[in-house]
Amino acid sequence: MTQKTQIMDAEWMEFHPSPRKPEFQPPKGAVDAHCHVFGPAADFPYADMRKYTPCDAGKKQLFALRDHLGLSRNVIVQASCHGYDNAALVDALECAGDLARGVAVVSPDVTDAELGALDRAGVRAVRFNFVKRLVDATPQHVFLDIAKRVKKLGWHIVVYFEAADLHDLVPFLKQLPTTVVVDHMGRPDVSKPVEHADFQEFIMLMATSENIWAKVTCPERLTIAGPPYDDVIPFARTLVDLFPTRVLWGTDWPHPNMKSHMPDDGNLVDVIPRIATTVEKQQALLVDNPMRLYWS
Ligand code: 0GY
Repeated sequence: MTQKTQIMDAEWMEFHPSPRKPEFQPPKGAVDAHCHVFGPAADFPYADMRKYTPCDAGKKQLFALRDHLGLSRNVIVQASCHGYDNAALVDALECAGDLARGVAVVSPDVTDAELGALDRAGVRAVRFNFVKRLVDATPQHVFLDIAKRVKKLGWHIVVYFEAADLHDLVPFLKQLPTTVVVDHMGRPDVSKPVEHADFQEFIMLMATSENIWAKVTCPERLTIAGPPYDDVIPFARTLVDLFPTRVLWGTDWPHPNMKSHMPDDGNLVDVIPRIATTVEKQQALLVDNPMRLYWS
């Protein structure tokens, strides 16, 4: 093990070992539309290009959490620590059958045969990661090229960026030819109010681009105040209220790179009725929207 790996291991917290049962009961067929599988490294080694080394968090633990929380399906997102090697993701998808779909990360020279195999395994999107602490930069023209290729498969694009990069990325995001899902609401700085120009720019982007969706995820990652995440609720609730048919929810299990606290996933489920405040909004957020995007 390299020195870098040991340092990164020491910085990473284990996911919660025994989350409580949530009080909120998700509607039948609810989807966790943002979660990961990590390794186990003995079967699926982490990529040399990774910027952090996670704790192993495999498919069996993910599916047990799904059942424990009262959820029915998963959308598993390839994380940067597995680089372009989607083997752990594909293995989890094959094990889950129709109960999971995937978001892959692919290299610029991915072949059509490889894309076809991912499609058959249940992948329905690629992720473009702009977060500088997680990945080395990929030129935008490379991403646009990949976008054109995956559009032919009927896939969409998931983008991950930090709030400070939104303004510069808007022209790129508007060029993408598919549905575009923005991870974690574009990671707003929740020390500024919803009305601040920064979050309003994100709202304006969604208002003017009907193909852009948002994941109202990661209160644990965005919060400054900590649980029960009162400071993040208004951001998520605003998006659910304004764009009820273009929002997704997920746990983000196993919560990579969390340094301040490790959330109890039961608490994350109990955030749902505070951001989707009617039965109709909950049904759209948890069932209808993800099913339309990933299962139709
Ligand atoms: C997340 C969290 C992060 C990491 C990744 O691809 C990744 O490694 O997504 C993060 O550190 O913000 O689930 O989006």
